[in-house]
Amino acid sequence: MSEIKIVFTGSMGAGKTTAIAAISEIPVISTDVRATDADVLQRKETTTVAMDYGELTLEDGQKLRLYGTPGQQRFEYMWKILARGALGLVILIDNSGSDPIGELVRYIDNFREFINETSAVIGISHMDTNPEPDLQSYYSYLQERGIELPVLPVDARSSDSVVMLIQALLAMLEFG
Ligand SMILES: Nc1nc2c(ncn2[C@@H]2O[C@H](COP(=O)(O)OP(=O)(O)OP(=O)(O)O)[C@@H](O)[C@H]2O)c(=O)[nH]1
Ligand SMILES: [Mg+2]
Repeated sequence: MSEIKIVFTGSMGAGKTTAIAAISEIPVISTDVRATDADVLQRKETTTVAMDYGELTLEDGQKLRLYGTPGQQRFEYMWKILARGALGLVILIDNSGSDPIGELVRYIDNFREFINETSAVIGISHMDTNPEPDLQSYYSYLQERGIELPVLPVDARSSDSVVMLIQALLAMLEFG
């Protein structure tokens, strides 16, 4: 297995585009446009309308193809298109949103089939500015529903942090 497709999905502004840019060794192909919706503009200036694409080669020579989905609900049709053929899913949740656990539920439900067939990790971003809900709240929620997925804090701006998330995902692919 020398090429692995990984998809970053998750809530708007969680840091999908930022995370891929942080670790990609090629200039990222991005489809961000200036945001027009008030709800996006409140948080940041641009939003992804189709996809992000980056690449990362690991020390052992494995090449990762990194795809990012749009976060906005109206571009949801892209999610399944991008997930096709992917081996793993990174779900990024913005902890500063109004209902981050609700967001996680939405993504797990949406990708349920995909998660059952492949693998997924959950990264919680913006924990530096919004420590609540804490990781335990996420664990408890998942445990109650019998969902066994790793949950890690992530700062999408930090390549080390994003790589750690990817390593957790790859470990699951190897041993899952
Ligand atoms: N403080 C803080 N800021 C973060 C963190 N992670 C990401 N950011 C910032 O949050 C913003 C995320 O923006 P994007 O990367 O465009 O988010 P996205 O998930 O691609 O959003 P959409 O494409 O609109 O769905 C950027 O301004 C990042 O610098 C974090 O852990 N802490
Ligand atoms: Mg984006």
